[in-house]
Amino acid sequence: MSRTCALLGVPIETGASQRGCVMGPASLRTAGLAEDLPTLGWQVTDLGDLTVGPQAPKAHRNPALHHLAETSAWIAALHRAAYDAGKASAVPVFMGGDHAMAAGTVPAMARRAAEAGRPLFLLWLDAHPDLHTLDSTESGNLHGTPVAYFTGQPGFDGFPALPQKVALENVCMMGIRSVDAAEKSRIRELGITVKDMRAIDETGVLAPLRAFLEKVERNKGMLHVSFDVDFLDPSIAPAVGTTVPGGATFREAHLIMETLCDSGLVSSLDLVELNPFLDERGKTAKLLCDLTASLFGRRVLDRMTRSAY
Ligand code: B3U
Ligand code: MN
Ligand code: MN
Repeated sequence: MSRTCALLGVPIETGASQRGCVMGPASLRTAGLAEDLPTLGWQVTDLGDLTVGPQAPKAHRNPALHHLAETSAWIAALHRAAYDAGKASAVPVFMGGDHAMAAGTVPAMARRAAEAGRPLFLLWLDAHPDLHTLDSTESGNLHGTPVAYFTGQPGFDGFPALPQKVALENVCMMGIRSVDAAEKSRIRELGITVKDMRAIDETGVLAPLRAFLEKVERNKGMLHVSFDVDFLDPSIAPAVGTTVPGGATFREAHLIMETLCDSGLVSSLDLVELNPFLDERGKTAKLLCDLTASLFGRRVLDRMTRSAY
């Protein structure tokens, strides 16, 4: 069980602003995710793709909401499927799919941690805090809501009941650089740890990451990493619907993954918002596979033998 990894495809795109994330899992497979990890000593099982059938529309007082019924059905399905993937392997990897899927994967991992008598910690790597409620979102795109949902904020009637919440003090966000007004006041009210791009420019990525990992270690926590493609700079990762300039560099991103690997604390991973329709010759999908390989133990000296870049 110790070096086992289960891949679960989650082709949800109903939470995103534009279509294409449905192809995310296929693109990650084509880029070689399942082949890379065994070379690093991991036993990989591909669980295939989760499916959700058509849903009858659900009404809501916020008329801006898009695809509430379908997205809610994906979340409910993930509460079971992600939990099962966490039973089947030491480190499940959830291949998205848009970020609304974190409303399914994160509570499932929190439940898994609670059953092991451990708290779940969350590293949120994203340009956005995704802290809207169903009432505060103006775009109506539900990928902007998962963090408010799984930290137990009110305003989520219309989403499935939350199986297990994540404590606010266990959340660390890095890379944030696009925040709506309602999210800004929520960050302040709730006191969430947000290492925005200014903080990263001032200290580099390592100091805040190490401080967070020490906290996870001290509390004997499990650690879920939720990786949104738009955490990265659009120049290296164009395949995302919501590009925001000034993202993490290739070197910062690999350093984060290598440091996470060294910690030995990561117990699950989301790879989200990959939109292959917007990619350039598979560049973003390949980068995500390489970053995942760094998280699973590939070292710089191994990487130098490859000529992909
Ligand atoms: N906060 C904006 C933009 C956004 C959030 N997450 C993504 N984009 N990917 C919204 O629509 O809620
Ligand atoms: Mn996101
Ligand atoms: Mn984002």
